[in-house]
Amino acid sequence: MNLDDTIAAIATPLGEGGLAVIRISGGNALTVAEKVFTPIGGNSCKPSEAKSHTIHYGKVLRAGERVDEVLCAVMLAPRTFTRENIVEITCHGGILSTKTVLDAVLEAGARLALPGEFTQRAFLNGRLDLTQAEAVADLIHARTELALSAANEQLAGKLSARINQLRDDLMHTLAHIEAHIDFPEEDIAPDTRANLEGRMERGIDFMDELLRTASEGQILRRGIRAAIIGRPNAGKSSLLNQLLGHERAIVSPIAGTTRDTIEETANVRGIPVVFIDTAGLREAKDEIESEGIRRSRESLARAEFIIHVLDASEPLTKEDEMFLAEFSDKKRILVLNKTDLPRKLVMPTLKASPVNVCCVSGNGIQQLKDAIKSLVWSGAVTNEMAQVTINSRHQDALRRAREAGQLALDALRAEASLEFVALDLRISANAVGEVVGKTTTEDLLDSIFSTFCLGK
Ligand SMILES: Nc1nc2c(ncn2[C@@H]2O[C@H](COP(=O)(O)OP(=O)(O)O)[C@@H](O)[C@H]2O)c(=O)[nH]1
Ligand SMILES: [Mg+2]
Repeated sequence: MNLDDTIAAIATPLGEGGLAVIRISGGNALTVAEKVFTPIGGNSCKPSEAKSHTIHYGKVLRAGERVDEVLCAVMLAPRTFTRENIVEITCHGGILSTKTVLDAVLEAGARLALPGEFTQRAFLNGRLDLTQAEAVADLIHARTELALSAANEQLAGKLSARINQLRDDLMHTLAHIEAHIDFPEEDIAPDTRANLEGRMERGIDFMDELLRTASEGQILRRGIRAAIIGRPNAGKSSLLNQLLGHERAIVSPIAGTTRDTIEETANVRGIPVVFIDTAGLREAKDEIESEGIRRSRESLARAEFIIHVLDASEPLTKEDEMFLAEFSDKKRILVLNKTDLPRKLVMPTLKASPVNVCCVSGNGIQQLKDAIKSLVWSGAVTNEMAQVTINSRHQDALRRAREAGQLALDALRAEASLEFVALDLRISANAVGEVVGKTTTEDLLDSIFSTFCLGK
């Protein structure tokens, strides 16, 4: 990774907007900005003469021609996001005008930044550790307030602090054990041995505690997929609309109205749930319907749980029974809809009790949301740990750390050679260090940062 050049990118979403920001970072950020920016008025000055963290009004010129009227923010290293000099030019947010300002900046000597390169520089320059850099992406992609607050906690360093503490403890134990390897004539005293074992046990317990947050962490970051199934006219589309809080799917008494699968994310008690309204799974009458059914089957296979909607105002049909049997092994919630009408449905006895709703009035929808939360959100994660939920990369590193940590502990208990204990303990500590980026490879960094958006 080259840190010597100066990079630039549009930091705001592409498309028409009121304003757009072009961000420039690097040793030559001021020189580059100076070539394109001309201050206007007595309160503005050239970037090279500006005080740090000040904003200047002026115009951007390209080949002597005025491109846009802008504000130019100058921030000097090291008190910046990348710890390099940063200039941010705020221009009008037209697609062409923004692109033209960026082109002017690139012609003035900056290089177009790669996705995530600003954050990568922040990491490489020690402004953020790896979990914090990842939190920047989580923050941008957060779809519920719970996901946002978890991302903010991680950005503030809450996970880093726990990981660093864990790694320090392992390193401390390692140093202790290595001291004994260097002086083999001194046996480890029994109470010291017990103390070392206790420390390693606590380390492993804490790894387990972190590992238990992985599924919650994944749900917060990626959402969880739920397919809404049931026979035609049961009220699947009505239920989707109720859960989303707006009319997304077409509701109609004509069976087979929903022909395509619809996917929408709703916020269920802070959990981003992607609901899929399936287009019926029954025999198709025509080609469009059969394509709809094929797509339904496909999204059904990818769903992590299902919501089976039954019409409580009709007796149970063969089709209902088929669905009940087909998905008996899948995580599911049964919903009895149309409870405003006289009840005709007799339910077979099943393990889980169904949730009664009425999709016309919205009755029961809050209870359904509670049922969804308790189905997907295990009670195993304490409120405190919910603030440090790990992602799949952390999970992978911690699993390896745990495995090696256990080997080290077993070896110590078996009074095996301390060199073996030290070897595994070092592997464990290094794997923990990977989480915060203390031990990394260029490939790992590329794979993390390439998933970022441009300009971040
Ligand atoms: N009375 C009553 N009618 C409902 C209820 N939910 C849905 N419906 C009606 O049932 C019909 C089918 O609903 P829809 O959501 O399109 O069913 P889908 O085919 O499963 O997607 C529509 O006419 C809805 O207005 C409800 O709770 N009570
Ligand atoms: Mg429908």
